[in-house]
Amino acid sequence: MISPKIFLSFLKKKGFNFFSGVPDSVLKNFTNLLDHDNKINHIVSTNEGSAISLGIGYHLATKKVPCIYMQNSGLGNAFNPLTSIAHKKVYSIPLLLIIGWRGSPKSKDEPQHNVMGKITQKTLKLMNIKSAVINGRSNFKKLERQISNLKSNKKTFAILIKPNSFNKYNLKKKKTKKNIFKRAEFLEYFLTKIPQKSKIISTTGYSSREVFQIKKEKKINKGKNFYMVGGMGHASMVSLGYSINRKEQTICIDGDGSLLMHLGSIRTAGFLGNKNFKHVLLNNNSHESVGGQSTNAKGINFKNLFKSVGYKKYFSISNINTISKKIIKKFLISSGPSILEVIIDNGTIKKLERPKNLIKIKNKFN
Ligand SMILES: Cc1ncc(C[n+]2csc(CCOP(=O)(O)OP(=O)(O)O)c2C)c(N)n1
Repeated sequence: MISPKIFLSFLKKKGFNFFSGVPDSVLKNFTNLLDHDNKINHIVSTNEGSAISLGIGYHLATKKVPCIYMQNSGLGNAFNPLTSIAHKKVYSIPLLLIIGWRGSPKSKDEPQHNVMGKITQKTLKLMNIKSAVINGRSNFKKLERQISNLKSNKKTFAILIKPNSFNKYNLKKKKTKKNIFKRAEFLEYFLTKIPQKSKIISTTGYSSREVFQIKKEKKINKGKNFYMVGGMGHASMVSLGYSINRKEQTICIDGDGSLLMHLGSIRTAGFLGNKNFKHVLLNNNSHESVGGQSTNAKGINFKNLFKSVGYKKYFSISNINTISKKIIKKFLISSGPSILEVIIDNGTIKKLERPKNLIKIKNKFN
């Protein structure tokens, strides 16, 4: 096991004081610690490519090496700046990557992690990036050598961390408010009100898992579902692609972390979405499902944002009282593209399941 505190102090001693990345459940005990250390600079980025690019900018400004963390599923987002800017044969900008390795060979993980898990090392190799698995303090010597190589050769190096490698480090829980409005409370009501023939496409994170569980437990059979168990940030475009080719009401259930990851998509949806395109944003200002890190969604005026990219209607609720129920009704009968921002608090269902039989889900969707 790795102590997050010892690992961070090791990296600090090696001169790393700039950290950026996208949260990941494997790394959460380490990355949550970053926010509590005022001697380092830590930026939670909206996607892994942006985190790499922030690191490149940091290096240009300081000549120092940034540390960029991500889940291996985010390597796709990182691929472009890694190969087109940072690569040894382009600008030769060194980065230290810390990668949470979901779906590593021989481990049991969810279907959406298994493909990337098996090709993670190969993908890094293709980019000419050396990597090593770190699972305890005994590996630090080896790491020390790699870090000095990385600095002298100006070549990116990746640390791979398998699930359950870090000891616990929890974010201090914020004081809970009295009238907490949770995702499940909204979904339980909303899913019973949608038109019978709706198609629901929900994002990765807790949204898909809660929709799946609530429909099963409450025996709700309205609408058909496509659960985006991976492809974070792409639910709105899958929904748009579906909706412009079909007549059914298409409802995208998004999260704030997911929406911000590929924010540009909302312009495409606002520009091209038909009246059957409905977008729900479950805004808890956090990456709740991977440790609760802030997304900084709180300061955004989503009404102005969505209106300016072409959405016809914006609605917002933060509870499920009589007025909110009327707003939900208006949203569902509105002529899209329209958006319902649901301001929720953190908190999920106990023993939350995961959609598993993905091919069956896809076949049933039509
Ligand atoms: C490309 C990519 N990067 C990172 C992750 C890890 N990840 C899974 S869910 C999630 C947070 C999603 O945040 P949000 O959409 O706000 O939903 P919530 O967690 O609050 O349910 C992250 C970062 C991922 N699955 N894919």
